[in-house]
Amino acid sequence: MTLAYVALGSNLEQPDRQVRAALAALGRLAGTALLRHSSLYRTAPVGYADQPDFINAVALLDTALPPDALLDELLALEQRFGRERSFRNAPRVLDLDLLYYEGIFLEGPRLTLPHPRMHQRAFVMAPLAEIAAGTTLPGVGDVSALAAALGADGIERLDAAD
Ligand code: PH2
Ligand code: MG
Ligand code: MG
Repeated sequence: MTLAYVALGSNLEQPDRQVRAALAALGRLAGTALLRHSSLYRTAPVGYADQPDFINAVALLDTALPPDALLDELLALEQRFGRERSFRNAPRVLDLDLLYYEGIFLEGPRLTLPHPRMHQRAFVMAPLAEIAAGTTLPGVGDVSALAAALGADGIERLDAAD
């Protein structure tokens, strides 16, 4: 079994419900346990700005699936939740990004690990720092320090009841 971090994002069709349902679905993947997840965060859109706020979260999995099989499962879940791909950074019902897979460094057409932009994105690093404070991820860096350097502009942590 191997540790893997996955980022979740949604900004369509009751995004908070989509993200909660997706967290539960991650824990039901074959050979996979959901060890921890962050709170939900309401975040301002980055990149293409003319779209609704996102709900973002990060999950820590313990999985027997190799990285390419885990990616297949994540993409299949996006499909199952009704994801449509129209243009880059378009609004979406569910986005599941494989951020980090313990011990694996690769650069491929389909998958790069660690995720090459994760350390630049507060909507990823803030929730990641909540569940991985004090962790240094090889190839990424000190999670808490990276998150602190990005700040929390446009990032709001929601209560468990929200
Ligand atoms: N995802 C993107 C682009 N921009 N902005 C926020 N706040 N949250 C996201 O998940 C997000 C984004 C591409 O996947
Ligand atoms: Mg994404
Ligand atoms: Mg994605």
